[in-house]
Amino acid sequence: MTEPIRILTAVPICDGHDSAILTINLELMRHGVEVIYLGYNRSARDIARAAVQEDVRAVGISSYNGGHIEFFSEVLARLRKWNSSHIGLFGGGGGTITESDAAIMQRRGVDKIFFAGTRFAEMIRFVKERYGRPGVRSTREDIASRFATRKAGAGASRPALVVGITGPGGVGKTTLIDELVLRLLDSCPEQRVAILSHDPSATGKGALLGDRAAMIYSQDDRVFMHSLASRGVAGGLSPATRPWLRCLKRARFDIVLIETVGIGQEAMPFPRSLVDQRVLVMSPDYGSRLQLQKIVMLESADIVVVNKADAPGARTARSEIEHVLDSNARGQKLVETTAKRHGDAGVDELFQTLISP
Ligand code: B12
Repeated sequence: MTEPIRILTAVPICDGHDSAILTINLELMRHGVEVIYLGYNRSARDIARAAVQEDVRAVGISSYNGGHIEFFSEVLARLRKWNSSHIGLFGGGGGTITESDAAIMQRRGVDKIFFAGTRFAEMIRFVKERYGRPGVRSTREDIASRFATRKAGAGASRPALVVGITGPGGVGKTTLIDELVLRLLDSCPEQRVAILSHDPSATGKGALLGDRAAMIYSQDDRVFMHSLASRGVAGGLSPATRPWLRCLKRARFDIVLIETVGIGQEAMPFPRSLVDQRVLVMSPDYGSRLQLQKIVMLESADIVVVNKADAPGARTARSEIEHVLDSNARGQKLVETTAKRHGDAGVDELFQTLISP
């Protein structure tokens, strides 16, 4: 089967006009494109790094607050620096980008600028025609190794610690991962972390891979993040998860965090052969105790995190989950976190538990 076109989209730094790009993301997705959305207020450096890590065919930028000639040029320069001039660049921005600006931008290497009033069908046609066929193919090894480089002699050669993180959609897995990454960057200055993040998609269909938009600290040269669409595979992972994991281990990342698609009452998506630690993230609003008994993953997780510990019902949730874990008698750990709170003691505890089990 042909690989879907992968496109990274973003809004530049100091710009919060995301309404147009959010609609364009959905249109691209509906037409079979895998869209990795980086969010708004993003620097040229973050955009280029993400484009390389995500192995996209092109970057689409929506720019309204001016400075677009310099900004688009900077993205192109940063792509060149990462040896990735094969990644295309296109965009738009209502009436802010004039025709003469667009002409300068195109002379500098931007593929196309779309003006106010352009129909979505025209943009989709352009994307399919221009980026439909794979150009230069980088191997997974080639991409990952660029971000795993360490100084000679630095760091240990012990195998990567692989942590699988799963749980229902909306419980705050991505925010939790971002906070764990912050702690790793702060406390282990030589270490590098990789994140494999999954979102759902049907076979042969497009996908909106949006976890990067919620990441703040993970936009760092010591962090490698790759978004994967499930492409019809049930259970929260993707056909490409294992090959990517093998490659990240070979590239000697210190920690690999694997975030699943948001899941419900299915069995644990992580076989023992895949990860060292299995973390189930829940929020206090799982429903009744009866619902809790149906969560099979409570049996197989090594660590259960109750996130949103500041939400109503958190104390009840803690004691109900504690009860289940006690009766499992497997020595499973329960940690309460409020990942959205900066410097949360629960996330500190989770981080320590993971790095020194
Ligand atoms: C909606 C809007 C807002 C909303 C934004 C909501 C949101 N979350 O996006 C709100 C009210 C919050 C807002 C705030 C501000 N805004 Co405003 N805003 C607009 C407005 C009216 C429409 C932009 C829009 O979304 N259009 C809808 C899209 C779908 O259509 P389009 O723009 O024509 O885009 C087409 C193509 O360009 C293409 N396209 C666009 N992007 C991309 C990307 C890709 C990849 C592709 C393929 C195609 C593509 O798709 C469209 C299809 O036809 C414009 C004026 C205008 N008419 O452009 C001002 C405008 C952009 N805003 C402006 C300003 C000044 C501001 C504020 C600074 C105001 C203030 N003082 O607070 C703030 C800044 C906010 C911030 N954090 O950045 C100025 C910018 C001036 C400049 N660059 O010099 C404008 C031009 C208004 C003006 N004339 O003064 N704004």
